[in-house]
Amino acid sequence: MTIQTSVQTPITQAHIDFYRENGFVQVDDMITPGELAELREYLEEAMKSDGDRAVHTDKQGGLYYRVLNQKVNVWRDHAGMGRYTSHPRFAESARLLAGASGMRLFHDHGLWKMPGDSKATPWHQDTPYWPVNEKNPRMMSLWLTLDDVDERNGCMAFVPKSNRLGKLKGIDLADPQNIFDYVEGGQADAQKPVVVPLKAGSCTFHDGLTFHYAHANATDRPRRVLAIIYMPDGVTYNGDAHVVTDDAGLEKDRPIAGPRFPLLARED
Ligand SMILES: O=C(O)CCC(=O)C(=O)O
Repeated sequence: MTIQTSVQTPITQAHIDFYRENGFVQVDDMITPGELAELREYLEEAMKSDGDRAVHTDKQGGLYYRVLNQKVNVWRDHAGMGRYTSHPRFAESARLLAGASGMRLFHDHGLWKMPGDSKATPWHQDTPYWPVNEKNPRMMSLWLTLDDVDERNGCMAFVPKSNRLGKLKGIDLADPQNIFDYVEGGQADAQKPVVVPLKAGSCTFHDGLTFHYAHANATDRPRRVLAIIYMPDGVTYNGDAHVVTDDAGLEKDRPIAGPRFPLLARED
């Protein structure tokens, strides 16, 4: 049975228990077939658009581009993407899983793995890249796939409970270090990674501290994903440079808030 709040979500108590135990969870059919068709159209447009607010992190031919063709904050250039990125169903799902009283948007990104010369996304945590003071901010990502994914075209894998190892070092995704070298006593090796194939329109949520990986895309078509990063209301800015917080008028050591970081879900 799904959890009853004023916003309808597919989240059950089993999802919440699994997420809190393991640091990630799979949620099937997050969007309807009609929404999937619309979202594919919008994200295709947003990835190709010349809008000047979203940030394309690398050009075709670049080392990073082989790992990810990534565009950050597509919601700021495309009204349709704005509607999906701020969707109450997604944000309320994230809030329920995290057990937060309110959930803000940190950013969205189109994450495409291009065919041809594709590289895996190496094992990493997300939290070390984010300019926040909290060591365990309980920030999280929704990773919503617009294509069926498995090991041939870039599905994700997670190390269960690895979020309990705390914040380690940021990995260079284009020239990666081995994150397992940073784990004292090799605890993470004891837990086998779980590979998560998904149907288009389904998603995973993962905690920013959970080790995750995505396979290379060995097919001849892009793997298209919309990822949305949420933060519990009250997470504070540490003043470090970051493409999403630079020029956003934030004050060091104060909660991240304001129009670029809208509150998308709150407890009834
Ligand atoms: O899509 C990928 O290849 C990796 C995604 C990822 O690392 C993330 O969403 O945090």
